[in-house]
Formats: sequence, C-alpha cells, structure tokens
Amino acid sequence: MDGVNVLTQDVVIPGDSYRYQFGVPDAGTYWYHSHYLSYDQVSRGLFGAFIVEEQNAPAVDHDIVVQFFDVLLDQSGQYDEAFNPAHFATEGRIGNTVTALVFNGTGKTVKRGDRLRLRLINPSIDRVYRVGLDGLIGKIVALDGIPLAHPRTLEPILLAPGQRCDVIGDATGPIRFDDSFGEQTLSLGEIAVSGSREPAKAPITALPANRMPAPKDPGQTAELVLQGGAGSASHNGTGTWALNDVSGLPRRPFLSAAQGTTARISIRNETGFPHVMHLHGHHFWELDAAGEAGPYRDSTYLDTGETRDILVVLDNPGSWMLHCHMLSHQADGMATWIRVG
Ligand SMILES: [Cu+2]
Repeated sequence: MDGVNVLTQDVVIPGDSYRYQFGVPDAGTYWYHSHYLSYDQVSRGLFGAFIVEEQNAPAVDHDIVVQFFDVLLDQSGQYDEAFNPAHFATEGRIGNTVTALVFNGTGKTVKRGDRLRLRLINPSIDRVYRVGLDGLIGKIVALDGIPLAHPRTLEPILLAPGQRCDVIGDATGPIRFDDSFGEQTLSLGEIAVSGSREPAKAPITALPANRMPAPKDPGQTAELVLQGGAGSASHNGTGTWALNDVSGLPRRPFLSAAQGTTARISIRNETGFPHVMHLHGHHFWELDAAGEAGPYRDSTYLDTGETRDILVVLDNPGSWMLHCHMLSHQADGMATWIRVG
C-alpha cells in the first residue's frame, strides 16, 4: 500500500477511518505523509517517521530520527494561510523558519564518544537541504532506506524533499546540523552532548543488505521530460508543470508493463528549477553517465538541465504514481503514473 487518492484509494474524509495493512520486508528509514492536498497538509505537519528495524541491527548507543522541516510563518508567528500561486510555478513554498526535529528513541543523553545512528529525513514540501554535520566522525550507510553496499565518507549530504539518509558515527562534541544548499549557510539545530566515554573500537561496516531484485536487460525503455514552470510555454492539462507535455495525472499511464519487467527510464529536466522525482511502490537504481548502477533509491534529484537514467524492476503489481516530491510542483501538475501487471 502506497496510497494515492484518485489512483488507488479514496480520501479518508473527516470522521472516517481506513486500515492500511502491509508487510515490512525491507528494514530502513521510511516516512509517511498525507497524499491529499499534500502541499498543504504536509506543510501543516501531517507526516512522520516510519522505521523498520533490522533483524540484526548494528550496535549503536543511540538511534535518532532527525527530520529537517521548514514552515512559512506570518508576521504574528502563525502558519501563513496565504498560498501565493507564484510559488507553485517556481521553487515552491519555501518556509522562513527551518528546524531539525530530533527524536532520540533511547531517551538518554548523548555522551562524547557514543556511537550514534542518525536517520535523516526531509519531509519539507519543497526545500532542498545540503546537510553538513559537525561533531561526528562516521559514514553514510543508507540512502532512501536502502543500505549502501559500501558505506560512504561523511560529507555534506544533498537531501531533497522525501529523501532519507542514514549515518552511523561517533560523537566528538555537540552534533550540529547546517544547510549549505542556498547562498547562505543556515544553522538547522543540534544534539547536545554531556559527559564522555571511550569511543567504540569496532569499525563502521555496511548494514545488512535488504532483499534486492535482479535486473535483466531492459524490456522497456521510456523517456520522461520535465517541463514547465514560470516563464515557459503552456502544456496540455491543468497546471504549470508538465511531464511529456501533459500537466496533471493523465488518464493513461506513462508506462504499462508486465510484472517483473525491467525498465530503463531516462529523465530529463528541461525546466529552470531542480526537481526530485519519486516513484511509488518501488526503488530504482540511479545510473551514472556510463550506465553503471549507483544507489538504489526511491527519489532522484535532478538539477536544472540535468538528465538521469534510472533502472527499475517493476515487480510490484498495481498503479503507482511517479511525481516530483516538491509538493507544490506535484500540486501544479508534475505527476504521472505507471501500471504494473
Ligand atoms: Cu519539482
């Protein structure tokens, strides 16, 4: 279940209820949020972390969820009810108040020398972060919930809306988060440290691998062109943004394939703004320019003018939305869907 109203379920109206029921075979850092008027409802806080623990979790002293969230407040400090339509067609509704929402499941104070697992999540509707971490020596061990076969050096992490990143490391002082995506570096918040201990000696290794499908030669290829935005020509459909000349969810799927098909989709960003394309119900490999498979993710970031191919094994039957996870862009037309089986 990866519910989307119109496509797979009805909205849950006030006073009504709906039971989501699904297995959780893949350990990792996930999240959940409203998918109805999501630019509005998520911006008001209708989201949360969804953690699936490993059967053999790595030994850490603290397992901490950190959600980077921005909100637009008016002059009196209240949620700004005015939705400026110009923002839908540009970089989105960017908040003027940015914070790190920190939840430490152990409830204990972090000591210098403690080993931490940080689960970084970007539930912001439109804001992209480049997250720097101070006060921690460690490695990046997972992206979008999926373990990296080879943990990466810890350096500032690009975190677009919807994306996640797991970091394991040892505290050397207060853990300070900052964002260097924009022109000015912003302080996002910190995790306080009190006391100290000898750091763990064990090396930081890869998380236990999740089950992964085996890609075949692509049985289908497709091109997805990102178009529209302020100042561009208009497209078919209802909104400002478009995918392959159609703005808004089309009646026919962008791609229809038999279950188990491997598909290669080339995504080209022809707009003047960055986007982060998210596929429901699946993860996919980001391919590099040489066609080599990179990380296995569910959301891929494309800068202005950038092209990226992704490879996906369509092993999950159903109708699945493919959309920009900048939720103002999605609301203004940047959404399509695929059908599997
Ligand atoms: Cu977008």
